[in-house]
Amino acid sequence: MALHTSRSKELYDQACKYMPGGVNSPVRAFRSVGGYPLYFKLGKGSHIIDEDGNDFIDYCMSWGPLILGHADNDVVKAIQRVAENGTSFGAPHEGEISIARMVVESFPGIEKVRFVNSGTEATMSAIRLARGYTGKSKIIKFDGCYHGHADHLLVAAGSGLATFGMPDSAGVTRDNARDTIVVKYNNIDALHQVLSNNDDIACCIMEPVCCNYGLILPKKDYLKQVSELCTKYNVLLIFDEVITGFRLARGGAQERFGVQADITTLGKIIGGGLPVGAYGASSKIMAKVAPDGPVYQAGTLSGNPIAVAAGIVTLQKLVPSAYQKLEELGKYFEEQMQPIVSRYKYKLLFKRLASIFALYFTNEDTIISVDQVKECNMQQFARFHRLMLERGIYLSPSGYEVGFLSLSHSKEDIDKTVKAIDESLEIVLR
Ligand code: KE4
Repeated sequence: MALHTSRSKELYDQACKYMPGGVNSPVRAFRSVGGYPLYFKLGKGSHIIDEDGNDFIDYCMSWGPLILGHADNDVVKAIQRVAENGTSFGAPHEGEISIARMVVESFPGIEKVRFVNSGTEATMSAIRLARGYTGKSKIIKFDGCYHGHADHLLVAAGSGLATFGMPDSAGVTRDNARDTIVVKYNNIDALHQVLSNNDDIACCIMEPVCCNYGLILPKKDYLKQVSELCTKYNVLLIFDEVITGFRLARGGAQERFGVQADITTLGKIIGGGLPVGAYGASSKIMAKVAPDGPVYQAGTLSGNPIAVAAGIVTLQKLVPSAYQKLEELGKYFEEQMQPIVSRYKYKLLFKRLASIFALYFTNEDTIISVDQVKECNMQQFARFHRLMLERGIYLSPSGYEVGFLSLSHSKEDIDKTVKAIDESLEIVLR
């Protein structure tokens, strides 16, 4: 059942002449699953078709933005309609007010919001805002949580429960990293120890649900405890909801877990597949952002009409029944996976939260820490990924990434996917 991908190979060889690794973002290069990336020419609903004509059910979904599915008719029409009147004015336009209002109405902790062009810009700006608002310098991040590629966030976790950041990329200097402390996720004592021993901490930034190291859910009350400690030690809590915002619920993880952040970062879904990020907080905190306040942040195409139009249509379609449908589909997926998970207990774990899922090749019976994910067998994942491609299923090309359901996925898609998983595991784990 080999896959014919000669056209992708030709394109990849050409791409490597002009772009590092032939890609514009490293994880797309298939380095952790082997082989070369597939080149896609068409996406519609839950399907994507590559340049060799192979048709896949897609669960990468552009890494999260496409909660409606590929090329949603209404999103495409909105982009076309707006583009005919101009793609960017570099000046205010009415659409910005509409989408800003939608964000403010969805997140009680957000009274004002600033739009930027990526999740990285959102988290970078949120940290600068936290430092500007508190006058303090250090930041806490959590191992396994990814917040984009700003220098002070490309910082490695040490082996201890809490370590002062070591650069996690060439080009990030020790000075860039020295104000970043990395704390074990899901370990409240580790956070307490750092907060009680440092009085120069501006903020904690975290993914409320860790979605960049598999799918790691917060332990019961963990988020509440983090929030209480931040309040006690006068440290701002930043929830990076670039993935979870408008996905876990209309109000993201904050709505789902009932814990409110001081600053929230958003991205992906709010752009409907176009480049958008955002950060928001109370009016008091946001009053520090230029031009109202001294914290500078800017962007040529921030809030541009096209991305805003795609975001508005996407958020308009995310009504309560949409989340019900996503939950039903996710539950169905989990139910269909049950016999497989039981058969491969202590060899495979399947984790789902709302429309996000992850598969781990592990002998654990639950995953609550990054260290456990580090022990997962990524060679087996790579083999599994290839076998799934051969069966018409496109999973995110990395064992550390999660999968996404969309409103376009059907029960038939799930049935085909579970069959492919069953067949593939038969080979990988027999
Ligand atoms: P971008 O700068 O890639 O728009 O967003 C950075 C970011 C911030 N916060 C979270 C929680 C994120 O997950 C991300 C980006 N996510 C990755 C994959 N999980 C994007 C894929 C890629 O890097 O190509």
